[in-house]
Amino acid sequence: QFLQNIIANPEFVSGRANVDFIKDHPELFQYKPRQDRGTKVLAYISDVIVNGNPDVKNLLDPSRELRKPKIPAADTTAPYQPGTKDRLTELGPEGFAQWLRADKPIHYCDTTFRDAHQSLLATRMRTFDMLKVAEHYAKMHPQTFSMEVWGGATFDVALRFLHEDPWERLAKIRAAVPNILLQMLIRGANGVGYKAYPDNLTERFVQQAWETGVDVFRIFDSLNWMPGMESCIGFVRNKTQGLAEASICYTGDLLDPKRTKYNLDYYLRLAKQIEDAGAHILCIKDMAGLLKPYAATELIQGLRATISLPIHLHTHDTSSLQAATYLKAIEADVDVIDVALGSLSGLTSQPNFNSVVEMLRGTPRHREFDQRSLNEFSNYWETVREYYYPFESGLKAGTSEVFQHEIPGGQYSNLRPQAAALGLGDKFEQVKQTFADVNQLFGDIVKVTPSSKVVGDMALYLVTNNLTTQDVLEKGESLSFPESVQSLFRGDIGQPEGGWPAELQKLILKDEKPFTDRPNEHLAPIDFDKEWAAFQTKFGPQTKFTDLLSYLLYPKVFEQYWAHVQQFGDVSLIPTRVFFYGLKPGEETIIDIARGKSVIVKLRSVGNVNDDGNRTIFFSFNGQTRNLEVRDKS
Ligand code: 3PY
Ligand code: ZN
Repeated sequence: QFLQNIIANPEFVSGRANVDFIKDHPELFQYKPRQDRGTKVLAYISDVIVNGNPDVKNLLDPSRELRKPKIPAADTTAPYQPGTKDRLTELGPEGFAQWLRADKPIHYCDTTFRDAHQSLLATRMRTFDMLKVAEHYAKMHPQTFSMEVWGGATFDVALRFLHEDPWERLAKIRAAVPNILLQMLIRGANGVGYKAYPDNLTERFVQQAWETGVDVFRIFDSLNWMPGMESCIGFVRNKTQGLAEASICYTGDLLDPKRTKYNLDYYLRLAKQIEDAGAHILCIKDMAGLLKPYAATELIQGLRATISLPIHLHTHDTSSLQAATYLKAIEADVDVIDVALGSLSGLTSQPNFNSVVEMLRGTPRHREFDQRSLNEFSNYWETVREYYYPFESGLKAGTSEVFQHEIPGGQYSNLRPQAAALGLGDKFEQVKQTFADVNQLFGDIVKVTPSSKVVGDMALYLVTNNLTTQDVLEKGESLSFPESVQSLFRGDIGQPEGGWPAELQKLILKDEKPFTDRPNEHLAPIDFDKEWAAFQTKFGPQTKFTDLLSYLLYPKVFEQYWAHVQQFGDVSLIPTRVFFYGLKPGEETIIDIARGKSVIVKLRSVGNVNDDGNRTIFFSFNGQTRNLEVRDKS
């Protein structure tokens, strides 16, 4: 560490250090003695035992029985069968898209590792639980079109709450799944964040994501604004050999003659622009689950007559109707549909993979899957899901309310805890209604991250302050709106169809002038050489380029993540039950702390608080007694 401090010192790096350098810099000696991996793991577990994991500690239910999951059967010594990844390598993106369009049996994208848990469990699924079955899945079901495993909210949540490196997650899944396409969700010019980023940052991000393992980039803009997607489509085409899958985000109701803003013509126009921009696949991104069955028929038939790209349909089963939508879409010749393994499907997640396969059995568009094995994977996830019980949204059945409030599936499971944190737990009905009212106030916009978050922020602001949307129009001049609302109306994340309601925009922005061009044009490009040098000086030479990318996207979140790594090491290796709930006296766990190196940790006892406010935790570590002192923060 002493040497690392020297190497990271700017004076030393610049070559200006003289003989007094060490004497002049007493801070070089400031470092904690290096702790080995085992001690760091024990430090983490001790902290959870004494102080709880802050993410769940107020939501614990000690009566919960957490069972041990059963790993689905698979011959892991057998080689991988070739799959879509091999086909992409063989044909290249254009040839692959043609093959996909011509292939008749329906294709499935499995969202279990991304949208399913984003939508049901507040994005908290850990790499640990995915890796236990990733290779098994790839060997048992190589005919899967793709696995959505990355992007959306998972990047932020992995760093912020799970203290894991999202890049490591991707690399490890890639290693376990070399044969099936891996897919990510990217918010166009907003990357995996909530604001516009410099174009060259998004470009490097896309390139790095491809090099680390992403094959299919599902690109969308949260207002369906073409300029927000075009550059990203170009980055995928120019910097990768992957597939650019650009999206039309579906909102409103195509079949409602009173809602004319988002009609068939609107979607067809957008799809044509997407094709012209060079996308390889068109996605219909139905983020809230609003695409009703007969609307799907009209939309897909219309698209078929307008564009020649393969079509990939994404939906959320919030209303519980969406299997019917898939049936109609399949009849209208859709190419790929998004599904989640049984026990992580339904409600705000995707329709049930296992059941949709059965729906088509015996028909020309059936694709064969081993149903017994799919059910074993579902059983695995059913047991694992229990570990994440604090993050369940509480929604127990499908609800047609979604056709009124239009809250995206991925946002629903977050909005409730957000409301609860503001003391609005018992006003969730009002929050949902206000979400719908705010949408109308804003001019009926497309609502998906980040625009949906702004609608949510505004709804929470109004309910907290006992205001209605009418009050906003009447007293708006004297209100100070949430920062995200000001930013939206300033044009920071793009332009909505038909522009912003002018009167409201004036009330929100006061005298500030909005922009109407790409917000990214106003951002200076990143000087990567300079940023890399500064980053290494700040965080040390052991950092990787992917760490810099994480830092540039989420500076504060990365700093906290890094401090956690310094203190506790790589906590992604700790089993989920222990990660969230620690150990009880007498309980033991096995942790693979490095390749080929496992340790057995058993909690013996927890000492009383001493005069310094610390407790001693007594472990057995690989059979040896180890004691650790931990501050009791209660
Ligand atoms: C995200 O952007 O995270 C989404 O899942 C949008 O649907
Ligand atoms: Zn989704």
